[in-house]
Amino acid sequence: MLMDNSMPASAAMLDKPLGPPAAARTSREVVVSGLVDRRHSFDLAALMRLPTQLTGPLDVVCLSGRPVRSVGEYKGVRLTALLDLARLRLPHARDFARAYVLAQGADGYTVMFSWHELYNTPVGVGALVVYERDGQPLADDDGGIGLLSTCDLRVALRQVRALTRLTVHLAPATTSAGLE
Ligand SMILES: Nc1nc2c(c(=O)[nH]1)N[C@H]1C(S)=C(S)[C@@H](COP(=O)(O)O)O[C@H]1N2
Ligand SMILES: [Mo]
Repeated sequence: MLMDNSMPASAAMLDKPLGPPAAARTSREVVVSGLVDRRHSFDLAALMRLPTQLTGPLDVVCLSGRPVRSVGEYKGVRLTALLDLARLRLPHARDFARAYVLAQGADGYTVMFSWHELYNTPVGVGALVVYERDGQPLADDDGGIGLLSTCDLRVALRQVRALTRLTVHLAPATTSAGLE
């Protein structure tokens, strides 16, 4: 496989649970905040009202190559559908180029998506907030609500179990005069 010989040392660490066991945590709603017009909260019912996306068969594999699980399909909604409803509020139109979203689980596990990745690459089409796996609601000990990035080469890493927060940020622009 592509990355087997070039695996960063940190990849092995990702196979060990960090902090409190994630399985003990669950999410019942996802709050979208940061650079948005209005802080928005999506519970299961609100997610179910958005257009449904199905993943199709998926092998969830960690960066080390460790298989986590093979799934027939997940059901959920596009991450961008939530962002569109909350409406990004950026100082200038060109600031989209340095905007990014942090997605956080109940245990603090955090992953990042750039605005460009979400709105200008296939990754955005495959970035889903999920609530059902193989026809069953995600159980409490499976996180309740989760996040998946189905276009990633190794899907397990940006799978956030018990997704609770999406926050929109702006990376600083560096100029010759320093940070803007
Ligand atoms: N909330 C949360 N999600 C997480 C992690 C975590 O520690 N906390 N670990 C990631 C890693 S490195 C892997 S391999 C998978 C493991 O999937 P599982 O917890 O569903 O078995 O979850 C990912 N998502
Ligand atoms: Mo992992």
